[in-house]
Amino acid sequence: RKIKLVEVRSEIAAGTRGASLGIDALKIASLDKKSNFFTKFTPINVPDANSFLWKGNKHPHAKYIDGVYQVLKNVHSTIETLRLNKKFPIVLAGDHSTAAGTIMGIKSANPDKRLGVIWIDAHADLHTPYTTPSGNMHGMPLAMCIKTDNLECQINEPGEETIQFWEKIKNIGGEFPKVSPEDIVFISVRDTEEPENHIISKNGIKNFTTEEVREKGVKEIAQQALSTLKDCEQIYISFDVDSMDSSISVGTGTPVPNGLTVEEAIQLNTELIKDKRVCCWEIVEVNPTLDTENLMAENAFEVLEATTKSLVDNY
Ligand code: DIR
Ligand code: MN
Ligand code: MN
Ligand code: MN
Repeated sequence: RKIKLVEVRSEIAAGTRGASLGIDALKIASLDKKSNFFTKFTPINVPDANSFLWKGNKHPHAKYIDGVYQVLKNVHSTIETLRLNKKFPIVLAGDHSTAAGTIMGIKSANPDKRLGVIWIDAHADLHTPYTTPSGNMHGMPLAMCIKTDNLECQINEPGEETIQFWEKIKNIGGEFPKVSPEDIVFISVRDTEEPENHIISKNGIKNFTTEEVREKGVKEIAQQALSTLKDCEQIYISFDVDSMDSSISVGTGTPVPNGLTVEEAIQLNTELIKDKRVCCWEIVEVNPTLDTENLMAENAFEVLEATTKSLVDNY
């Protein structure tokens, strides 16, 4: 598989500032580890919209959605082109909202191929402007790709302009929805709100908990995750570094206890990526401004390097 590195210094969809520096923190980590990883790729840079932070936010239930819309359009067209050229995108991003753009790009390059998503995260990222407790759009990327606004669980009254942007975002890349809920697998999701739980239980979305990963072993869980998606023809893996335990590092916006160890995250991703249907891998939410010794980036870099190596070795 011909790998293409994609960099998106996204920032505005997170509630805490600093995720746009995550990519450069990964590069510093690679230097400290004396790895030549980044010399092997010429990355594509996707334009961000971080200047929106200075304009002020007009959308309390979908913060900076006008900027997020721009970033996702950029991510979508980059990923679509790469997939049309049969490249394997490895996406390094800041805040996790970018994952929606990635999914939209994969889907519009191959609209007839059923797409499965493996979402490794402490969070389900299934909120909509109608249900979000924070307004932070990094909690919404999966909801942008499936067919529900989850109005049964509505707690917010988003303004008309917000709703217009939300509809526009969901339709990036054409045909909506991009993914059906049964084709989503969660791993280590452990910090959700009630509206998200509603979508998960209503659609029977599988979540392999950290405890299950530990009990059954990483290899077994990887196999089960892949066989849950047995009818999918292509698979996208999204790795939010907060899937790893909060004790590993505070260097991410929303750390959560009870997560994966670095070793488990490495084994999991290297195992999953061996499946030939996997067509894209993404790593997000490293925030070095919250860290003291760049520890999260160092751990995340280990996952990135091992996963990429497994991809190269197993093709
Ligand atoms: C929470 C946190 N569910 C929210 N979400 C995060 O604000 O929507 N997603 N941190 O990555
Ligand atoms: Mn996330
Ligand atoms: Mn998360
Ligand atoms: Mn959440």
